[in-house]
Amino acid sequence: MHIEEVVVDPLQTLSMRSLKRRSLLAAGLGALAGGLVRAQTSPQAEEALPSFTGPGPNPYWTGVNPYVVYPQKLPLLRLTDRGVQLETPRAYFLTALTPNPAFYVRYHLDILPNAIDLAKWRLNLEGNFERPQRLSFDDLLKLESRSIVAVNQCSGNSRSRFQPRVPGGQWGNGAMGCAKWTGIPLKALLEIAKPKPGTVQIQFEGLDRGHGPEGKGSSRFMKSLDLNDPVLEECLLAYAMNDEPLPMLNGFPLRLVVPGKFATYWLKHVTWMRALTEEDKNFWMASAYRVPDTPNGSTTPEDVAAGKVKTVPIGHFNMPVRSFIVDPDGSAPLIKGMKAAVRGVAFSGNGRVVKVEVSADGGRSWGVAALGEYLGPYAFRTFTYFWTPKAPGRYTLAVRATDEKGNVQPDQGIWNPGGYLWNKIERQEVVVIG
Ligand SMILES: Nc1nc2c(c(=O)[nH]1)N[C@H]1C(S)=C(S)[C@@H](COP(=O)(O)O)O[C@H]1N2
Ligand SMILES: [Mo]
Repeated sequence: MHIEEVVVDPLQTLSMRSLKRRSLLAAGLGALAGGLVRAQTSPQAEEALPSFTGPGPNPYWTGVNPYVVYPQKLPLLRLTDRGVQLETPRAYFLTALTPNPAFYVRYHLDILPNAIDLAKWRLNLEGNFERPQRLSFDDLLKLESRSIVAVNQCSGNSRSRFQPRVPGGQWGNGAMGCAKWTGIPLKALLEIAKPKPGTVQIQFEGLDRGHGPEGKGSSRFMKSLDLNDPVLEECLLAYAMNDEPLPMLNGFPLRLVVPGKFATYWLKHVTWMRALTEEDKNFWMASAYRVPDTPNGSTTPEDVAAGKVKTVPIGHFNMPVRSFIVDPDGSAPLIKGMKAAVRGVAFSGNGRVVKVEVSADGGRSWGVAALGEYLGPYAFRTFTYFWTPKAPGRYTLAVRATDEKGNVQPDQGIWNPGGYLWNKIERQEVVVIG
């Protein structure tokens, strides 16, 4: 398989955007202004324009980027090509399971495996094990498998919302996806290889490489989990995603699934598992993916500058509860007196979503949405809320979810230098005509 990209006529994408805008103007503003169609203005003309991907009242849902096509993928929004970072377009989040070809992609390093010979490939369990292993793909298929539906979300999902802005991939909300993962429980592999006493962590490494010097983060991407972390009970080494082999760019032939935790731990192309007798000090554990050791991982630029901030690996957190309005997306007006379905997904790394509420007045009053099928505590939960606008105008929809631990989304953004853990209440402006 070759990793090459095809740019999907960005001009067409642009003209589609301006078309949408024009029809919104003609239908929406015309009606709002009592039939007076004011060309060449935008609905925001009377206000300061929101910054392009910034934290305005209605930021773009995804980042603003071209659509590109990679192998096994539908057109996705490309943030960067080396390493590859591709964001899933908004419309794919109307369902609880994200289709494999639409699933987002994120790599740190730029040399990716683009063909793996399964006859030669082995999963190596090495280091402080009683019985080190070299398992073939066939060996893995013979072991008892398990499935779990779980959300894979990049720690930096929605990073473009941070103010002040922070470096890193400027994701909108599309650095996430939910799939049914099938594979071997991590615990079953550990029972086969048996970590010796003194083992403190299990380290995972894949086949991707960088051009940096050996020993640096720019050469290898490795992540480790504590041997006594309860999440190990639920981890899988998955070889299937939505009942198909993993797409190459999502970790073929084997990836770690860490339910409830951010995707940085979900190692792709896993080929080495090491029993470590000392805490992993590699760049990706000791320097990167660390968050302030505060209850919600938030701090201030001043405290960072003053060197006051103690950090912990982001694995100390489970993914905070989130919910997203996927439709309506503001591209077309709603109609007075006509029932509109507000739809989207919610999830939490801390236990099942028990409530999703929708507001049509920017968060002053809330109504309870109907929840879709329950696919497990770590899965997307779809929701639908019917709203019949009574008068023309501009409205701000908002959505907030509550999980079974009682966690509710805050209406205030957090800040940390990595741009992690965003879960502020999402809003969507809509125009009602009629
Ligand atoms: N081998 C490998 N695994 C990896 C990474 C990587 O760079 N290399 N990135 C991690 C991060 S930070 C994310 S967000 C997820 C993205 O998973 P996806 O590309 O399947 O969507 O992969 C994780 N696993
Ligand atoms: Mo990530």
